[in-house]
Amino acid sequence: MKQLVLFLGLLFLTQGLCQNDNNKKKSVSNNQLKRLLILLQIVVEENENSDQSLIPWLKDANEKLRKIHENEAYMEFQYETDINDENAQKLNDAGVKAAEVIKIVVSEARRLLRDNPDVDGDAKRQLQRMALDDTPLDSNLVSQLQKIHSDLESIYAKAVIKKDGKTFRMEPELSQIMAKSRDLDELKWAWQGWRDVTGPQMKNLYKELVRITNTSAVENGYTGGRKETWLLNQFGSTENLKNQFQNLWRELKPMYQLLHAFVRKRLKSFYRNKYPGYIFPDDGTIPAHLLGNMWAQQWNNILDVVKPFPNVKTPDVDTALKHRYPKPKDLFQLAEDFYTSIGLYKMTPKFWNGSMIVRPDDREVQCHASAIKMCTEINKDYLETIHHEMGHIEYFMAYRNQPEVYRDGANCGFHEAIGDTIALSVMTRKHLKTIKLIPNKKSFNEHEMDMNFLMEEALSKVAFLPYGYLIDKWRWDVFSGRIKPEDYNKSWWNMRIHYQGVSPPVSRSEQDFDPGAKFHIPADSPYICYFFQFYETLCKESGHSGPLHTAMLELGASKPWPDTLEMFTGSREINAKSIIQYFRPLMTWLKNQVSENEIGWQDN
Ligand SMILES: *[C@@H]1O[C@H](CO)[C@@H](O)[C@H](O)[C@H]1NC(C)=O
Ligand SMILES: *[C@@H]1O[C@H](CO)[C@@H](O)[C@H](O)[C@H]1NC(C)=O
Ligand SMILES: CC(=O)N[C@H]1CO[C@H](CO)[C@@H](O)[C@@H]1O
Ligand SMILES: [Zn+2]
Repeated sequence: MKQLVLFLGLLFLTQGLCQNDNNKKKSVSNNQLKRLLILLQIVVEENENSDQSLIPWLKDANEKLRKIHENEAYMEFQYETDINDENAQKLNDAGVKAAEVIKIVVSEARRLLRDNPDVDGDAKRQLQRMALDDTPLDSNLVSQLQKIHSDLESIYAKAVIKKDGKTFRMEPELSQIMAKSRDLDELKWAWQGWRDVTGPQMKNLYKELVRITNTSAVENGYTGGRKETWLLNQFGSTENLKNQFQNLWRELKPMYQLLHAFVRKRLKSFYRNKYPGYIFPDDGTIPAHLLGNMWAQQWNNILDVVKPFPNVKTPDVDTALKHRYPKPKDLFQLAEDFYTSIGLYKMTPKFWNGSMIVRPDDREVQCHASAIKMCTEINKDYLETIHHEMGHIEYFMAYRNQPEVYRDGANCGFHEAIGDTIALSVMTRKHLKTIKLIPNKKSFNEHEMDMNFLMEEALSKVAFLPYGYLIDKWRWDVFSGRIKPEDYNKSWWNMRIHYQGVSPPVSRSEQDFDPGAKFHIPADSPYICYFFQFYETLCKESGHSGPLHTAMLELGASKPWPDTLEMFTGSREINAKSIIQYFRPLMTWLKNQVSENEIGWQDN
């Protein structure tokens, strides 16, 4: 199968056919050839060194794991799309049952590794992945942990603010207020209100979660505790990661600071005009409620305030979407069309029938978007989200023939970056013209429009970088015990100020637990994955085309991630080059808008 894909890849590459680029012929670049060679090596290597004697056992273990994962995923979907006690109980039971099976596979895998010190290659990689586990050894603790997980999730999912007999949920009411309101009181009310109804109720549960998971990681033989298993799960090793991320952030920081300085300048003058007495923080930070998003994680909603060329009209994509694609399903269709156009997979009938794509009104659901459930609204943000989430499904489908232990991204960042890479190609002005969401004519001010467009991208991608970094940085320190529960809030805001340069609009105390206001903390789900941004626009100079892309996805987690990364980007280390390159024209423009002494903030 792999050989076939490879052959097709070669065929397409030598023809230089790039379906996404008006079928324009291109010659094969050195880069493409290099990547193809790496791919060849990977495939050949795989067939050589598998230990035959272990194959039957591995096959059986993979099948067991597949079955329980499938059942657990199904129960989770049932719970998240119909949150009630009965479904919580079922999910809990499934978790306990899964833990029993996993425990057996894990201890067998550990025994096999001990008894066969010479095993290497693929069999070893499979065994090591199977042996990786930090489930508590005591089944009472397993169940207690399950309960903590579902309680945390349910606090987040059910949280609402009430005012004047009206109910405000995160989606869509509060997120719309944060996006659209320019009223200081209203913004502050929503910002504080959301934190009041989430964090404080979670704090003790979270403390327990950290304690139990850390202890059980140690019990399982990981001396580094939960931090070690957490990182092993996402990256397959803990080596050198901290430095890699630190270096990456160092490279990206100047770009972020420039954007921050410009945005602060515009916001300051905007709100001073509107509220003459309003005082902006004098430490150089931006109040976290003014950035168009509940977590100040992406700032694209304040484009109206910070647009480089305010007089150049931004095409109204939201209205065009509502007009041309009136049903949520239409947006999913649009995304599917794009994926199939670059040689990837169609969604299955089960996807179309079984997914939750709008919020049902007869039950509580988890609206936080995932691949097969979201509470879709017709707008550009959701169009991007849909491409992102469908990227996960494409990846799932691509590695479906791998053994169960490999059915995962090369590392968690790959999973997040696939859909984003696609979305980046979709959200270009050129493509938006093709799908008739913006008028298909050349305007006299292309440069200004490009700059505005790039700003919008920067507000969602560049602004996101420090946030994507700090959430897990905070958790690594919490797991390792460097941050104590009594300092949860203090350390959180230290990082928010240090990395993002944003500050709380009202004073916080240790009664608050502001990390809990963000889904991934109560959901206990990794975040650094979103920090990866490859910025390799499909079919541009980076030169990957459909089939090669597919081949990469098919590998799943079967190879160490630097191998797969090299195939995708030509480099073995995550680096910031392509994103910096992508935003260079905007950064050049921004440099002329702010002076040196306007850049940065205290504690930075
Ligand atoms: C669609 O889903 C419903 C329930 O989720 C199921 O009863 C039905 O058989 C499904 N239909 C198809 C065609 O898969
Ligand atoms: C987790 O376990 C490690 C290893 O024993 C320990 O150093 C660390 O302090 C623990 N973390 C917490 C939060 O207790
Ligand atoms: C930014 C902020 O409000 N931080 C507060 C967090 O809580 C500590 C107490 O632990 C306060 O001293 C900080 O002011
Ligand atoms: Zn995702």
